[in-house]
Amino acid sequence: MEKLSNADLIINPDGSIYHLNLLPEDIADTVITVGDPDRVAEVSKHFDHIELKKGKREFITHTGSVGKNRVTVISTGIGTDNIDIVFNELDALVNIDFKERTVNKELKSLNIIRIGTSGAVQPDIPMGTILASSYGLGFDALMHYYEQQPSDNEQALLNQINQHFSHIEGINPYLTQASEDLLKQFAHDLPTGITATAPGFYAPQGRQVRAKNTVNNFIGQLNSFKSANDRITNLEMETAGIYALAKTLGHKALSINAILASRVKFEFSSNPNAIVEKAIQMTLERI
Ligand code: R1P
Repeated sequence: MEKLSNADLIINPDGSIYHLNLLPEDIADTVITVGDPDRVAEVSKHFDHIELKKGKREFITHTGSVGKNRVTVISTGIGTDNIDIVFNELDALVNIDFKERTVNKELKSLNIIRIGTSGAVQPDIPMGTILASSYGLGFDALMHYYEQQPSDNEQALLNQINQHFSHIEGINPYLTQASEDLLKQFAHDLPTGITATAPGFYAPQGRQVRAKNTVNNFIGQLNSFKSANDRITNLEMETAGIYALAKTLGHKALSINAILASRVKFEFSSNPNAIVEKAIQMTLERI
């Protein structure tokens, strides 16, 4: 079997993976990802036992147990460029033999749940809502670098979305569906919708501060898309990359969004921590 080179797969002298600074035995099969490194402790404070705390850069990891289940929580930082690193390195930890530098014969599939914050783009989704992403719709470029095999369902919906955005130059989104198993386990009673993932926080999410935007009324263009069964409900910066890379690498993924802002009512929550805490508790109870 072909060996992965030292340049393709960088392993630190202590045997840990390059950015995450983790050994294969450090992660559980259930992984919660959060954007904010400070949110890792907000999740692990609910663990019955914490066995490990490690970190490097923005990638903080705690592994422990919730009841009988071993769980890892890891921070990704902001954006799909970081998702590229975290997901490839999580996959390497479970699917590559670090000594031989070869891909394992039997591949492992992780259950990966993002608990993140997000803004609603539909007026009937109030702040405080906990929403699960039925699809991730990426306006970033990450997946243009990976081979993808969209399902018929994903391709049909993406065709309609492309049609809707065809008048905006330079937009070439990608679309991936959530894990149906994880939707059933964690989100059977939650509102769902297509989550749009932006490659930035300001103009790429339709915010106008000082620099002038090229796309006119991006929020209006998101919320006016409708298909027979789906609409775009919210906007953030990681979900599309998480869904697409998880699918490419054979892992299950679900994104749970704590809605902190309404982008159509121009509101931001006065108590965002309480909404995030609700999302954390709800997710952990369902593991
Ligand atoms: C922007 O403020 C960040 O908040 C959202 C966005 O996706 C982006 O990462 O999620 P997190 O709170 O999970 O980081």
